Amino acid sequence: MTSQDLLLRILNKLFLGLAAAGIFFGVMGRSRAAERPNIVLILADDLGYGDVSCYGATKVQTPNIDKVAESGLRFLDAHSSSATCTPSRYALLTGEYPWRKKGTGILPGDANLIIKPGSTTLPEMLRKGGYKTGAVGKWHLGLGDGEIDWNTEIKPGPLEIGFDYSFIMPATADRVPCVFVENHRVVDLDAKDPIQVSFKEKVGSDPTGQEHPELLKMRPSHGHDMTIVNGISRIGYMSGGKSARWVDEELAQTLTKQAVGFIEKNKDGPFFLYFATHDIHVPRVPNARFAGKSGMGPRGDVILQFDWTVGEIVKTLRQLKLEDNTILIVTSDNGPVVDDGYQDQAREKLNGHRPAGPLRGGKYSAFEGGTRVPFILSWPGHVKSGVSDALICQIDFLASFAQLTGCRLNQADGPDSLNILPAFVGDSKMGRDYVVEHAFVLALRKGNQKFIEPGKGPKFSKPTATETGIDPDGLFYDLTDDIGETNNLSIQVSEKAKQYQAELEKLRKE
Ligand code: NG6
Ligand code: CA
Repeated sequence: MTSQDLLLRILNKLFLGLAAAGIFFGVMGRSRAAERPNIVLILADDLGYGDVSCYGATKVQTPNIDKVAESGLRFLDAHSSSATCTPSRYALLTGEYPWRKKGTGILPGDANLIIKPGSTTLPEMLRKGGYKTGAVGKWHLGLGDGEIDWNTEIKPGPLEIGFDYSFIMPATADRVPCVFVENHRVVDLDAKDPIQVSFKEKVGSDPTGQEHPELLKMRPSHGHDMTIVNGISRIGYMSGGKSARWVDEELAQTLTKQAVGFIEKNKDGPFFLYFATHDIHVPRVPNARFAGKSGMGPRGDVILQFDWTVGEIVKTLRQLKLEDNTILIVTSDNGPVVDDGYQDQAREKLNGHRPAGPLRGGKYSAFEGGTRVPFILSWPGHVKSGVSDALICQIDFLASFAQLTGCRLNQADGPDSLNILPAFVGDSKMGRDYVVEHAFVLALRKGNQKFIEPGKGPKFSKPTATETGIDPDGLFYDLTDDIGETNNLSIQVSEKAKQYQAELEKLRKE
Protein backbone atom coordinates (compact mmCIF):
# COMPACT_ATOMS: atom_id res chain seq x y z
CA MET A 1 0.00 0.00 0.00
CA THR A 2 1.28 3.48 -0.84
CA SER A 3 1.46 6.16 1.81
CA GLN A 4 -1.36 7.91 -0.06
CA ASP A 5 -3.59 4.85 0.40
CA LEU A 6 -2.67 4.70 4.07
CA LEU A 7 -3.57 8.37 4.49
CA LEU A 8 -6.87 7.77 2.70
CA ARG A 9 -7.65 4.90 5.04
CA ILE A 10 -6.87 6.92 8.17
CA LEU A 11 -8.96 9.83 6.88
CA ASN A 12 -11.72 7.39 6.06
CA LYS A 13 -11.92 6.11 9.60
CA LEU A 14 -11.64 9.63 11.00
CA PHE A 15 -14.59 10.76 8.89
CA LEU A 16 -16.54 7.74 10.03
CA GLY A 17 -16.09 8.85 13.63
CA LEU A 18 -17.52 12.24 12.76
CA ALA A 19 -20.41 10.64 10.90
CA ALA A 20 -21.19 8.56 13.93
CA ALA A 21 -21.41 11.72 15.97
CA GLY A 22 -24.14 12.83 13.59
CA ILE A 23 -22.16 15.63 11.98
CA PHE A 24 -22.94 16.63 8.41
CA PHE A 25 -20.02 16.28 6.06
CA GLY A 26 -19.23 16.05 2.40
CA VAL A 27 -16.95 13.69 0.58
CA MET A 28 -15.74 14.50 -2.90
CA GLY A 29 -18.56 16.84 -3.70
CA ARG A 30 -22.12 16.62 -2.50
CA SER A 31 -22.91 16.64 1.20
CA ARG A 32 -24.72 13.74 2.72
CA ALA A 33 -26.15 13.57 6.16
CA ALA A 34 -26.18 10.17 7.79
CA GLU A 35 -29.16 8.34 6.28
CA ARG A 36 -30.72 5.12 7.40
CA PRO A 37 -32.24 3.38 4.44
CA ASN A 38 -33.01 -0.33 4.60
CA ILE A 39 -30.35 -2.40 2.89
CA VAL A 40 -31.21 -5.56 0.96
CA LEU A 41 -28.21 -7.41 -0.39
CA ILE A 42 -29.04 -10.24 -2.80
CA LEU A 43 -25.89 -12.29 -3.19
CA ALA A 44 -26.09 -14.87 -5.96
CA ASP A 45 -23.78 -17.86 -5.96
CA ASP A 46 -21.43 -18.32 -8.94
CA LEU A 47 -23.40 -15.92 -11.17
CA GLY A 48 -21.03 -14.71 -13.90
CA TYR A 49 -20.41 -11.28 -15.40
CA GLY A 50 -21.99 -12.47 -18.64
CA ASP A 51 -24.88 -14.46 -17.16
CA VAL A 52 -27.50 -11.70 -17.09
CA SER A 53 -28.98 -9.88 -20.04
CA CYS A 54 -28.20 -6.36 -18.81
CA TYR A 55 -24.53 -7.40 -18.87
CA GLY A 56 -24.82 -8.60 -22.46
CA ALA A 57 -26.22 -12.15 -22.25
CA THR A 58 -28.44 -12.86 -25.25
CA LYS A 59 -29.18 -16.57 -24.89
CA VAL A 60 -30.85 -16.11 -21.53
CA GLN A 61 -33.08 -13.23 -20.44
CA THR A 62 -33.20 -11.77 -16.93
CA PRO A 63 -35.95 -9.13 -17.10
CA ASN A 64 -36.26 -8.60 -13.35
CA ILE A 65 -32.56 -7.97 -12.85
CA ASP A 66 -32.53 -5.76 -15.94
CA LYS A 67 -35.33 -3.66 -14.47
CA VAL A 68 -33.32 -3.11 -11.28
CA ALA A 69 -30.43 -2.03 -13.51
CA GLU A 70 -32.66 0.35 -15.47
CA SER A 71 -33.65 2.20 -12.35
CA GLY A 72 -30.28 1.81 -10.61
CA LEU A 73 -26.56 1.96 -11.12
CA ARG A 74 -24.90 -0.90 -12.98
CA PHE A 75 -21.22 -1.35 -12.21
CA LEU A 76 -18.81 -2.63 -14.83
CA ASP A 77 -15.77 -3.12 -12.61
CA ALA A 78 -17.15 -4.46 -9.33
CA HIS A 79 -15.38 -7.26 -7.50
CA SER A 80 -15.86 -9.90 -4.90
CA SER A 81 -12.71 -10.30 -2.83
CA SER A 82 -12.15 -13.88 -3.85
CA ALA A 83 -12.90 -16.28 -6.65
CA THR A 84 -14.63 -18.77 -4.32
CA CYS A 85 -17.42 -18.57 -1.81
CA THR A 86 -16.15 -18.85 1.76
CA PRO A 87 -13.33 -16.32 1.47
CA SER A 88 -15.48 -13.98 -0.60
CA ARG A 89 -18.25 -13.93 2.01
CA TYR A 90 -15.77 -13.67 4.86
CA ALA A 91 -14.39 -10.49 3.30
CA LEU A 92 -17.84 -9.06 2.56
CA LEU A 93 -18.99 -9.49 6.15
CA THR A 94 -15.77 -8.59 7.99
CA GLY A 95 -14.03 -6.03 5.78
CA GLU A 96 -10.82 -8.05 6.03
CA TYR A 97 -9.06 -9.73 3.12
CA PRO A 98 -9.46 -13.47 3.73
CA TRP A 99 -5.92 -14.28 2.64
CA ARG A 100 -4.74 -12.56 5.82
CA LYS A 101 -6.33 -15.32 7.86
CA LYS A 102 -5.73 -19.08 7.83
CA GLY A 103 -8.72 -21.39 7.50
CA THR A 104 -10.84 -19.16 5.29
CA GLY A 105 -10.76 -21.40 2.20
CA ILE A 106 -13.78 -23.37 0.92
CA LEU A 107 -15.15 -25.04 4.06
CA PRO A 108 -16.54 -28.53 4.56
CA GLY A 109 -20.12 -28.76 5.82
CA ASP A 110 -19.12 -29.43 9.42
CA ALA A 111 -16.53 -26.66 9.78
CA ASN A 112 -16.62 -24.31 12.74
CA LEU A 113 -17.51 -20.64 12.52
CA ILE A 114 -14.56 -18.71 11.10
CA ILE A 115 -15.73 -15.23 12.15
CA LYS A 116 -15.04 -14.36 15.76
CA PRO A 117 -18.25 -13.84 17.76
CA GLY A 118 -18.49 -10.28 18.98
CA SER A 119 -16.13 -8.91 16.36
CA THR A 120 -17.20 -6.01 14.18
CA THR A 121 -18.94 -7.26 11.09
CA LEU A 122 -21.29 -5.56 8.67
CA PRO A 123 -24.42 -6.91 10.42
CA GLU A 124 -22.97 -6.32 13.91
CA MET A 125 -22.19 -2.70 13.08
CA LEU A 126 -25.67 -2.13 11.67
CA ARG A 127 -27.36 -3.96 14.54
CA LYS A 128 -25.54 -1.80 17.07
CA GLY A 129 -26.68 1.19 15.05
CA GLY A 130 -30.33 0.20 15.45
CA TYR A 131 -30.89 -1.95 12.37
CA LYS A 132 -32.76 -5.26 12.45
CA THR A 133 -30.48 -7.71 10.68
CA GLY A 134 -31.31 -10.97 8.95
CA ALA A 135 -29.39 -13.67 7.10
CA VAL A 136 -31.29 -15.91 4.72
CA GLY A 137 -29.79 -18.57 2.46
CA LYS A 138 -26.33 -19.97 1.98
CA TRP A 139 -23.99 -19.56 4.92
CA HIS A 140 -20.74 -21.51 4.31
CA LEU A 141 -18.84 -19.67 7.04
CA GLY A 142 -18.94 -22.51 9.55
CA LEU A 143 -21.00 -23.10 12.69
CA GLY A 144 -20.21 -23.95 16.30
CA ASP A 145 -16.84 -24.09 18.00
CA GLY A 146 -16.22 -27.81 18.43
CA GLU A 147 -17.84 -30.96 17.17
CA ILE A 148 -21.29 -29.91 15.93
CA ASP A 149 -24.30 -31.74 17.32
CA TRP A 150 -26.99 -31.01 14.74
CA ASN A 151 -29.69 -32.20 17.13
CA THR A 152 -29.29 -29.54 19.78
CA GLU A 153 -28.53 -25.82 19.79
CA ILE A 154 -26.03 -25.03 17.06
CA LYS A 155 -23.92 -22.05 18.01
CA PRO A 156 -22.09 -19.79 17.59
CA GLY A 157 -23.39 -18.92 14.15
CA PRO A 158 -25.00 -15.97 12.37
CA LEU A 159 -26.72 -14.72 15.54
CA GLU A 160 -23.38 -14.46 17.33
CA ILE A 161 -21.78 -12.36 14.61
CA GLY A 162 -24.46 -9.70 14.26
CA PHE A 163 -27.67 -11.13 12.84
CA ASP A 164 -30.94 -10.87 14.76
CA TYR A 165 -32.47 -13.65 12.70
CA SER A 166 -31.14 -16.39 10.44
CA PHE A 167 -32.57 -19.05 8.19
CA ILE A 168 -29.65 -20.73 6.50
CA MET A 169 -28.28 -23.65 4.60
CA PRO A 170 -25.21 -24.49 6.72
CA ALA A 171 -22.73 -24.77 3.83
CA THR A 172 -23.72 -25.36 0.20
CA ALA A 173 -26.43 -27.46 -1.40
CA ASP A 174 -23.83 -29.91 -2.64
CA ARG A 175 -22.59 -30.53 0.90
CA VAL A 176 -24.35 -32.33 3.74
CA PRO A 177 -26.22 -31.75 5.98
CA CYS A 178 -29.07 -30.95 3.57
CA VAL A 179 -31.22 -29.19 6.15
CA PHE A 180 -32.12 -25.62 7.06
CA VAL A 181 -30.99 -24.10 10.32
CA GLU A 182 -33.26 -21.38 11.73
CA ASN A 183 -31.48 -19.38 14.39
CA HIS A 184 -29.88 -22.15 16.49
CA ARG A 185 -31.97 -25.15 15.41
CA VAL A 186 -32.43 -27.49 12.48
CA VAL A 187 -35.90 -26.86 11.00
CA ASP A 188 -38.49 -29.68 11.18
CA LEU A 189 -36.16 -32.11 12.90
CA ASP A 190 -37.75 -35.19 14.45
CA ALA A 191 -35.96 -35.96 17.72
CA LYS A 192 -36.50 -39.68 17.07
CA ASP A 193 -34.46 -39.49 13.87
CA PRO A 194 -31.27 -37.64 14.85
CA ILE A 195 -28.83 -36.28 12.30
CA GLN A 196 -25.30 -37.53 12.05
CA VAL A 197 -22.74 -35.98 9.71
CA SER A 198 -19.22 -36.95 8.70
CA PHE A 199 -16.83 -35.77 6.05
CA LYS A 200 -14.43 -38.64 6.77
CA GLU A 201 -16.42 -41.85 6.66
CA LYS A 202 -19.83 -43.20 5.86
CA VAL A 203 -22.38 -42.87 8.63
CA GLY A 204 -25.73 -44.68 8.74
CA SER A 205 -27.17 -46.76 5.97
CA ASP A 206 -28.24 -44.22 3.34
CA PRO A 207 -26.90 -45.25 -0.05
CA THR A 208 -24.05 -43.27 -1.60
CA GLY A 209 -23.66 -42.20 -5.20
CA GLN A 210 -20.52 -44.23 -5.47
CA GLU A 211 -22.27 -47.45 -4.41
CA HIS A 212 -25.56 -46.85 -6.18
CA PRO A 213 -25.28 -44.60 -9.22
CA GLU A 214 -28.48 -46.17 -10.57
CA LEU A 215 -30.43 -44.33 -7.84
CA LEU A 216 -29.34 -40.89 -9.00
CA LYS A 217 -31.42 -38.38 -10.92
CA MET A 218 -28.28 -36.32 -11.57
CA ARG A 219 -24.88 -37.97 -11.69
CA PRO A 220 -21.66 -36.36 -10.53
CA SER A 221 -18.93 -35.49 -13.02
CA HIS A 222 -16.25 -35.14 -10.36
CA GLY A 223 -16.46 -35.58 -6.58
CA HIS A 224 -20.01 -35.39 -5.15
CA ASP A 225 -20.43 -39.16 -4.86
CA MET A 226 -21.25 -39.58 -1.18
CA THR A 227 -24.65 -39.66 0.59
CA ILE A 228 -27.65 -39.50 -1.73
CA VAL A 229 -30.26 -36.96 -0.67
CA ASN A 230 -33.29 -36.40 -2.91
CA GLY A 231 -31.72 -38.48 -5.70
CA ILE A 232 -28.52 -36.38 -5.73
CA SER A 233 -25.24 -37.51 -4.23
CA ARG A 234 -23.41 -34.88 -2.18
CA ILE A 235 -20.04 -34.05 -0.67
CA GLY A 236 -19.99 -35.73 2.75
CA TYR A 237 -22.04 -38.34 4.56
CA MET A 238 -25.20 -37.89 6.58
CA SER A 239 -27.83 -40.05 8.18
CA GLY A 240 -31.13 -39.28 9.90
CA GLY A 241 -33.04 -36.00 9.82
CA LYS A 242 -35.33 -37.36 7.09
CA SER A 243 -38.19 -34.97 7.95
CA ALA A 244 -35.79 -32.01 7.94
CA ARG A 245 -34.14 -32.60 4.57
CA TRP A 246 -34.73 -29.96 1.96
CA VAL A 247 -36.11 -30.61 -1.50
CA ASP A 248 -33.78 -29.07 -4.06
CA GLU A 249 -36.65 -28.25 -6.43
CA GLU A 250 -38.12 -26.01 -3.72
CA LEU A 251 -34.98 -24.34 -2.42
CA ALA A 252 -35.47 -21.04 -4.25
CA GLN A 253 -39.13 -20.81 -3.18
CA THR A 254 -38.36 -21.62 0.45
CA LEU A 255 -35.52 -19.14 0.74
CA THR A 256 -37.38 -16.39 -1.11
CA LYS A 257 -40.37 -16.87 1.20
CA GLN A 258 -38.10 -16.45 4.22
CA ALA A 259 -36.48 -13.34 2.74
CA VAL A 260 -39.88 -11.82 1.94
CA GLY A 261 -41.09 -12.72 5.45
CA PHE A 262 -38.13 -10.94 7.03
CA ILE A 263 -38.81 -7.78 5.01
CA GLU A 264 -42.51 -7.84 5.90
CA LYS A 265 -41.83 -8.34 9.57
CA ASN A 266 -39.32 -5.53 9.71
CA LYS A 267 -40.99 -3.14 7.30
CA ASP A 268 -40.94 -0.31 9.81
CA GLY A 269 -37.16 -0.47 9.53
CA PRO A 270 -34.41 0.18 9.34
CA PHE A 271 -33.38 -3.35 8.41
CA PHE A 272 -30.50 -5.12 6.71
CA LEU A 273 -31.22 -8.33 4.84
CA TYR A 274 -28.33 -10.49 3.69
CA PHE A 275 -30.05 -12.78 1.20
CA ALA A 276 -27.56 -15.31 -0.13
CA THR A 277 -29.32 -17.47 -2.68
CA HIS A 278 -28.40 -21.03 -3.51
CA ASP A 279 -28.79 -20.26 -7.21
CA ILE A 280 -26.91 -20.62 -9.43
CA HIS A 281 -24.56 -23.03 -7.62
CA VAL A 282 -24.56 -26.80 -8.19
CA PRO A 283 -26.54 -28.98 -7.92
CA ARG A 284 -28.70 -27.04 -10.36
CA VAL A 285 -32.18 -28.40 -9.81
CA PRO A 286 -34.76 -25.84 -10.94
CA ASN A 287 -38.36 -25.81 -9.81
CA ALA A 288 -40.82 -27.21 -12.37
CA ARG A 289 -41.77 -23.59 -13.21
CA PHE A 290 -38.32 -23.02 -14.66
CA ALA A 291 -37.19 -26.50 -15.71
CA GLY A 292 -36.58 -26.58 -19.45
CA LYS A 293 -37.54 -22.92 -19.88
CA SER A 294 -34.15 -21.45 -20.80
CA GLY A 295 -33.26 -23.92 -23.52
CA MET A 296 -29.79 -23.99 -21.94
CA GLY A 297 -30.34 -26.87 -19.55
CA PRO A 298 -30.46 -26.58 -15.76
CA ARG A 299 -27.73 -23.91 -15.59
CA GLY A 300 -29.80 -21.55 -17.73
CA ASP A 301 -32.99 -22.54 -15.91
CA VAL A 302 -31.60 -21.60 -12.51
CA ILE A 303 -30.52 -18.23 -13.91
CA LEU A 304 -34.22 -17.71 -14.71
CA GLN A 305 -35.04 -18.88 -11.20
CA PHE A 306 -32.59 -16.43 -9.68
CA ASP A 307 -34.11 -13.68 -11.79
CA TRP A 308 -37.54 -14.65 -10.45
CA THR A 309 -36.17 -14.39 -6.90
CA VAL A 310 -34.98 -10.85 -7.57
CA GLY A 311 -38.41 -10.03 -8.99
CA GLU A 312 -40.15 -11.31 -5.84
CA ILE A 313 -37.99 -9.12 -3.62
CA VAL A 314 -38.62 -6.06 -5.79
CA LYS A 315 -42.35 -6.80 -5.74
CA THR A 316 -42.33 -7.06 -1.95
CA LEU A 317 -40.50 -3.75 -1.56
CA ARG A 318 -42.96 -2.10 -3.94
CA GLN A 319 -46.04 -3.52 -2.21
CA LEU A 320 -44.77 -2.34 1.15
CA LYS A 321 -43.88 1.06 -0.33
CA LEU A 322 -40.29 0.61 0.73
CA GLU A 323 -38.61 1.07 -2.64
CA ASP A 324 -37.49 4.68 -2.12
CA ASN A 325 -36.22 3.92 1.34
CA THR A 326 -34.27 0.78 0.48
CA ILE A 327 -30.90 0.25 -1.10
CA LEU A 328 -31.17 -2.91 -3.16
CA ILE A 329 -27.98 -4.58 -4.32
CA VAL A 330 -27.81 -7.55 -6.66
CA THR A 331 -24.39 -9.17 -7.01
CA SER A 332 -22.53 -12.48 -6.91
CA ASP A 333 -19.97 -14.11 -4.60
CA ASN A 334 -17.57 -15.11 -7.38
CA GLY A 335 -17.40 -15.75 -11.10
CA PRO A 336 -19.06 -18.47 -13.13
CA VAL A 337 -18.24 -22.13 -13.64
CA VAL A 338 -19.87 -24.45 -16.14
CA ASP A 339 -19.08 -27.96 -14.89
CA ASP A 340 -18.71 -27.77 -11.10
CA GLY A 341 -19.15 -31.45 -10.41
CA TYR A 342 -22.47 -32.71 -11.82
CA GLN A 343 -23.46 -33.96 -15.25
CA ASP A 344 -26.16 -31.35 -15.81
CA GLN A 345 -25.59 -30.61 -19.50
CA ALA A 346 -24.29 -27.15 -18.69
CA ARG A 347 -21.49 -27.40 -21.23
CA GLU A 348 -23.44 -29.21 -23.92
CA LYS A 349 -26.25 -26.67 -23.85
CA LEU A 350 -24.26 -23.44 -23.61
CA ASN A 351 -25.30 -22.62 -27.16
CA GLY A 352 -22.68 -19.89 -27.50
CA HIS A 353 -23.52 -18.31 -24.12
CA ARG A 354 -20.45 -16.85 -22.39
CA PRO A 355 -20.94 -17.00 -18.61
CA ALA A 356 -18.06 -14.60 -17.96
CA GLY A 357 -18.95 -12.34 -20.90
CA PRO A 358 -15.79 -10.80 -22.36
CA LEU A 359 -13.67 -11.76 -19.34
CA ARG A 360 -11.09 -14.51 -19.13
CA GLY A 361 -11.37 -17.26 -16.50
CA GLY A 362 -14.21 -17.71 -14.01
CA LYS A 363 -14.74 -19.17 -10.55
CA TYR A 364 -11.40 -20.28 -8.99
CA SER A 365 -9.41 -18.10 -11.41
CA ALA A 366 -7.09 -15.12 -10.92
CA PHE A 367 -8.15 -13.78 -14.30
CA GLU A 368 -10.88 -11.13 -14.20
CA GLY A 369 -13.68 -13.70 -14.57
CA GLY A 370 -12.88 -14.93 -11.05
CA THR A 371 -13.89 -11.84 -9.11
CA ARG A 372 -15.37 -9.30 -11.51
CA VAL A 373 -19.07 -9.86 -11.00
CA PRO A 374 -22.43 -8.34 -11.88
CA PHE A 375 -23.21 -5.58 -9.40
CA ILE A 376 -26.31 -3.41 -9.48
CA LEU A 377 -27.31 -0.92 -6.82
CA SER A 378 -30.70 0.71 -6.84
CA TRP A 379 -32.05 3.36 -4.51
CA PRO A 380 -34.82 5.21 -6.32
CA GLY A 381 -34.88 8.93 -5.73
CA HIS A 382 -31.39 8.91 -4.24
CA VAL A 383 -29.12 7.20 -6.76
CA LYS A 384 -29.33 8.24 -10.39
CA SER A 385 -29.70 5.42 -12.86
CA GLY A 386 -26.77 4.73 -15.14
CA VAL A 387 -23.56 2.81 -15.56
CA SER A 388 -20.38 3.20 -13.53
CA ASP A 389 -16.91 1.95 -14.30
CA ALA A 390 -15.56 2.81 -10.85
CA LEU A 391 -13.39 0.06 -9.38
CA ILE A 392 -15.31 -1.18 -6.35
CA CYS A 393 -15.20 -4.22 -4.07
CA GLN A 394 -17.73 -5.89 -1.80
CA ILE A 395 -15.18 -5.64 1.02
CA ASP A 396 -16.00 -1.92 1.08
CA PHE A 397 -19.60 -2.33 2.26
CA LEU A 398 -18.50 -2.11 5.90
CA ALA A 399 -16.74 1.26 5.79
CA SER A 400 -19.06 2.72 3.14
CA PHE A 401 -22.29 1.77 4.92
CA ALA A 402 -20.79 3.05 8.18
CA GLN A 403 -20.53 6.44 6.57
CA LEU A 404 -23.97 6.22 5.01
CA THR A 405 -25.80 5.21 8.17
CA GLY A 406 -23.69 6.93 10.79
CA CYS A 407 -22.90 3.60 12.44
CA ARG A 408 -19.72 3.53 14.44
CA LEU A 409 -16.47 1.84 13.40
CA ASN A 410 -13.22 1.74 15.33
CA GLN A 411 -9.82 2.19 13.75
CA ALA A 412 -9.05 -1.54 13.84
CA ASP A 413 -12.38 -2.65 12.35
CA GLY A 414 -12.57 -3.91 8.80
CA PRO A 415 -8.89 -3.24 8.11
CA ASP A 416 -9.24 -3.63 4.34
CA SER A 417 -12.61 -1.94 3.92
CA LEU A 418 -12.48 1.48 2.30
CA ASN A 419 -15.13 4.13 2.45
CA ILE A 420 -16.05 4.53 -1.20
CA LEU A 421 -19.65 5.56 -0.57
CA PRO A 422 -19.53 8.29 -3.23
CA ALA A 423 -18.78 5.62 -5.85
CA PHE A 424 -21.46 3.23 -4.56
CA VAL A 425 -24.15 5.90 -4.78
CA GLY A 426 -22.94 7.37 -8.05
CA ASP A 427 -21.72 10.69 -6.67
CA SER A 428 -18.22 9.91 -7.90
CA LYS A 429 -16.72 7.96 -10.75
CA MET A 430 -13.75 7.19 -8.54
CA GLY A 431 -13.82 4.02 -6.49
CA ARG A 432 -10.69 2.42 -5.15
CA ASP A 433 -7.33 3.04 -6.79
CA TYR A 434 -6.37 -0.56 -6.24
CA VAL A 435 -7.90 -3.89 -5.32
CA VAL A 436 -6.43 -7.29 -4.54
CA GLU A 437 -8.07 -10.19 -6.36
CA HIS A 438 -7.75 -13.52 -4.56
CA ALA A 439 -7.70 -16.97 -6.18
CA PHE A 440 -4.97 -19.66 -5.99
CA VAL A 441 -2.62 -16.68 -6.28
CA LEU A 442 -3.14 -12.98 -5.61
CA ALA A 443 -3.49 -10.34 -8.28
CA LEU A 444 -3.17 -6.60 -7.88
CA ARG A 445 -5.36 -4.27 -9.92
CA LYS A 446 -4.36 -0.61 -10.05
CA GLY A 447 -6.62 1.28 -12.35
CA ASN A 448 -6.68 -0.77 -15.52
CA GLN A 449 -3.33 -2.39 -14.94
CA LYS A 450 -3.25 -5.85 -13.51
CA PHE A 451 -0.44 -7.98 -12.13
CA ILE A 452 -0.93 -11.65 -11.25
CA GLU A 453 1.81 -12.83 -8.92
CA PRO A 454 3.97 -15.81 -9.94
CA GLY A 455 2.78 -19.13 -8.57
CA LYS A 456 3.21 -22.86 -8.73
CA GLY A 457 0.47 -25.12 -9.97
CA PRO A 458 -1.49 -26.06 -13.07
CA LYS A 459 -2.40 -23.34 -15.56
CA PHE A 460 -5.53 -25.25 -16.37
CA SER A 461 -7.78 -27.29 -14.12
CA LYS A 462 -9.40 -29.95 -16.22
CA PRO A 463 -12.46 -31.01 -14.16
CA THR A 464 -13.90 -27.49 -14.12
CA ALA A 465 -12.11 -26.34 -17.30
CA THR A 466 -10.73 -23.35 -15.43
CA GLU A 467 -7.81 -21.24 -16.56
CA THR A 468 -6.35 -20.69 -13.13
CA GLY A 469 -4.21 -17.63 -13.87
CA ILE A 470 -1.23 -19.38 -12.27
CA ASP A 471 2.04 -18.75 -14.07
CA PRO A 472 5.56 -19.40 -12.78
CA ASP A 473 6.71 -15.98 -14.04
CA GLY A 474 3.63 -13.98 -13.17
CA LEU A 475 1.41 -12.14 -15.66
CA PHE A 476 0.73 -8.49 -16.42
CA TYR A 477 -2.10 -6.99 -18.42
CA ASP A 478 -3.38 -3.58 -19.34
CA LEU A 479 -7.14 -4.00 -19.41
CA THR A 480 -7.73 -0.67 -21.17
CA ASP A 481 -7.69 -2.33 -24.58
CA ASP A 482 -7.42 -5.90 -23.38
CA ILE A 483 -10.29 -6.71 -21.05
CA GLY A 484 -9.92 -10.38 -22.02
CA GLU A 485 -6.32 -10.55 -20.70
CA THR A 486 -4.83 -11.95 -23.90
CA ASN A 487 -1.66 -9.88 -24.15
CA ASN A 488 0.77 -10.65 -21.34
CA LEU A 489 3.09 -7.66 -20.92
CA SER A 490 5.18 -9.02 -18.05
CA ILE A 491 8.42 -8.92 -20.07
CA GLN A 492 7.83 -5.48 -21.58
CA VAL A 493 6.96 -3.94 -18.21
CA SER A 494 9.14 -6.09 -15.97
CA GLU A 495 10.15 -3.17 -13.75
CA LYS A 496 6.54 -2.28 -13.14
CA ALA A 497 5.68 -5.93 -12.47
CA LYS A 498 8.42 -6.01 -9.82
CA GLN A 499 7.01 -2.88 -8.25
CA TYR A 500 3.51 -4.39 -8.15
CA GLN A 501 4.90 -7.56 -6.61
CA ALA A 502 6.60 -5.49 -3.92
CA GLU A 503 3.31 -3.70 -3.23
CA LEU A 504 1.52 -7.02 -2.85
CA GLU A 505 4.19 -8.20 -0.42
CA LYS A 506 3.77 -5.03 1.59
CA LEU A 507 0.00 -5.45 1.71
CA ARG A 508 0.47 -9.03 2.86
CA LYS A 509 2.55 -7.92 5.81
CA GLU A 510 0.19 -5.22 7.03
C1 NG6 B 1 -15.45 -27.50 -4.61
C2 NG6 B 1 -16.50 -28.45 -5.17
C3 NG6 B 1 -17.48 -27.62 -5.98
C4 NG6 B 1 -18.05 -26.49 -5.15
C5 NG6 B 1 -16.94 -25.67 -4.54
C6 NG6 B 1 -17.41 -24.62 -3.60
C7 NG6 B 1 -15.69 -30.73 -5.65
C8 NG6 B 1 -15.01 -31.64 -6.63
N1 NG6 B 1 -15.87 -29.46 -6.03
O1 NG6 B 1 -14.57 -28.21 -3.80
O2 NG6 B 1 -18.50 -28.41 -6.49
O3 NG6 B 1 -18.85 -27.02 -4.13
O4 NG6 B 1 -16.06 -26.50 -3.81
O5 NG6 B 1 -18.13 -23.66 -4.27
O6 NG6 B 1 -16.06 -31.16 -4.58
S1 NG6 B 1 -18.33 -22.27 -3.57
O7 NG6 B 1 -19.09 -21.46 -4.51
O8 NG6 B 1 -19.06 -22.55 -2.36
O9 NG6 B 1 -17.01 -21.73 -3.33
CA1 CA C 1 -19.76 -19.30 -5.02
